[in-house]
Amino acid sequence: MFEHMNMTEDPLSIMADGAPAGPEVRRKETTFGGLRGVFADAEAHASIPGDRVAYRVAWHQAVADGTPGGLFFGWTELLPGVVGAEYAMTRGHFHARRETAEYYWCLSGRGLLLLMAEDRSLRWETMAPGSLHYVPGRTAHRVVNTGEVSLRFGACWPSDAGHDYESIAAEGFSGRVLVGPAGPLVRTETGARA
Ligand code: M6P
Ligand code: ZN
Repeated sequence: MFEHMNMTEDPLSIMADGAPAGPEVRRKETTFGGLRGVFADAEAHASIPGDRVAYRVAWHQAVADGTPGGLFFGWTELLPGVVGAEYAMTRGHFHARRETAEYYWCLSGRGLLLLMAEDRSLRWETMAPGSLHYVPGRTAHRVVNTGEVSLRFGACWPSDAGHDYESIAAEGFSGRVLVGPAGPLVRTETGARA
C-alpha cells in the first residue's frame, strides 16, 4: 500500500480558470493607471479610473528571477474593453535576455498576439481557445483582447529571460489594434491591414 508517498501538504495545481495555485505562486494586477502612455488616445485613457484592473497575472516562480536553466509558468487574464478606438492590451515586452523565447496558449476568449521583431517588422496571430503560440527570441510580444469576455492565456518562459519594458515605453509597437467596422483592424506604421 502506498499512502501519500512523496505527497506534499500543499501541492501545485491548475485551477478551473487555468491559473496556477500553490506554493511559490505569485500574483500581480496591472491597472489602467499603470498603463499611462500605452494607448494612443491619452484623453480616453485619462477618463478610465486609474484603479480599474486591466489584467492580472499569476505565475509559479520556483527559482529566483534571473536563474539560468529554470522555467516560469504563468497565466494572464486580460479583461475586455476599449480605450478610445483601441482594444485593451498588455504592456508588452522584449525579453531582457534577447535570445530567450516563450510559449503562449489561449485558454478562453479571443484576441491577437502581436509579435514585433527588432527591426520593427510586425506580424500577429489569432488567439482563440486551444491556440498555441511560439514567441521566438528577439521578438516583442503583446496580447490584445478583441472579444467581449476575458481573454485568458497560459505562458511558459525561461527564468533568466527578464522583461525589457523600456524599449516599448520609448518606441512603442509598430502597430495598433483598432475597433474596425467589421471587427479588429491592425493599423501598422506602414498602413492599415485587416
Ligand atoms: C505573460 C508572461 C509574463 C508577462 C505577462 C503580462 O503571463 O509573458 O511574463 O509579465 O504575460 O505581460 P506584460 O509583462 O507585457 O505586461
Ligand atoms: Zn515574455
